[in-house]
Amino acid sequence: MQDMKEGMHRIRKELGPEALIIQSRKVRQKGWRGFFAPRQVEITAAVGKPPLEPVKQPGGTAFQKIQEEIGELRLLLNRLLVRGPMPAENKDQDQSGLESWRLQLQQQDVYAELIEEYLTEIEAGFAGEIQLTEEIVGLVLRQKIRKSVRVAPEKSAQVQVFVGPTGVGKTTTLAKLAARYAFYQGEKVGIITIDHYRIGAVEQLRIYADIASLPLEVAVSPGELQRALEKLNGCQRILIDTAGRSTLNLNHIQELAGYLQNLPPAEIFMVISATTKARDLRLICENFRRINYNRLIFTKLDETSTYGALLNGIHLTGLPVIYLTTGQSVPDDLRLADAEKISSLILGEEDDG
Ligand SMILES: Nc1nc2c(ncn2[C@@H]2O[C@H](COP(=O)(O)OP(=O)(O)OP(=O)(O)O)[C@@H](O)[C@H]2O)c(=O)[nH]1
Ligand SMILES: [Mg+2]
Repeated sequence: MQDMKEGMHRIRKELGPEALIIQSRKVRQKGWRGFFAPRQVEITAAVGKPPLEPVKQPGGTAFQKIQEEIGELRLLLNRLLVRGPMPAENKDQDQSGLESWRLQLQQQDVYAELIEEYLTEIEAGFAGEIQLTEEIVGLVLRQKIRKSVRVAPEKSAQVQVFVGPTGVGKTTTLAKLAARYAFYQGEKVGIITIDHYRIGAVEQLRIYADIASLPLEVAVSPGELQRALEKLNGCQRILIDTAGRSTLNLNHIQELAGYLQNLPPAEIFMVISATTKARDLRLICENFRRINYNRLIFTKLDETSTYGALLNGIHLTGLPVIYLTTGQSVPDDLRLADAEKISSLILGEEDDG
């Protein structure tokens, strides 16, 4: 083509109004004649299509997740490319993105050391390359939180034990799971309680067991617990309820550890209320350590708008989270934990529920 104007006209005609100019340059015509002819314009163009909408697949959550992740990374990359490198005069200046997320994490009661870890990593990772706007820090932070939340497949053992401080929802969560396993997943489920301390504890569980027609054994010593386990050995799932123990009463926690020391390999759920104060959470995680819990359940998400306890608990223990509970209703108010949901809660983003 002789000039750019003519080129643009032909491109729009042949490729349509959405054509993108990728490159243009002046070139000589091929052959010896080219040396004497005026230079021509060479334009490389492409038709840019908008990114595809993620395909919503019924039940295809893994697929959806991968699509979302790709979409997000693409978005992030586009923003970085569009903005280009940060102008020299702006380097060391714009901290507003980091600061507003620092505030959000503080308001969520995330531990200061964890906030520092995330934000320092983000700052260092981009080392003055791009402007750390609120949007970009938010995207990277989300990825980081998602990565630090470990989840694990449910039901990795026949025996599941519910331990934790008083009143956090151990018995209620056990009842929700007994119904989930027995009714929705068709398993043969048995229940044992070793909580004979609190008045009404056995009755509370017996009501749930009777409604669901599940066998319930009460054990008042470690020996009885062994016998109850043998009795229910034909069940695919055996759920053991324990008495809530004060975090500060190490003797009680030790006594509970005595009950559980001869268990077969079990999922030991540490049940933590999302309403737990950040400082107390350290004590809880530490003092219950002798129980050798290996999974986390967070309850009462419906009772707070501050979700730092989730991230803090994961940070303190390094353990996977299995379930989240969101109300008193048995069996409905329970869901499998997922990193996406937890990061949305912490970052104060909309979530589909
Ligand atoms: N709002 C809300 N309340 C819950 C949730 N889970 C349990 N509860 C309520 O918390 C209270 C205590 O629940 P329990 O299941 O008895 O707690 P626990 O840990 O077994 O208590 P102890 O055995 O006495 O240590 C009850 O009123 C439950 O209905 C939840 O996810 N959200
Ligand atoms: Mg209980």
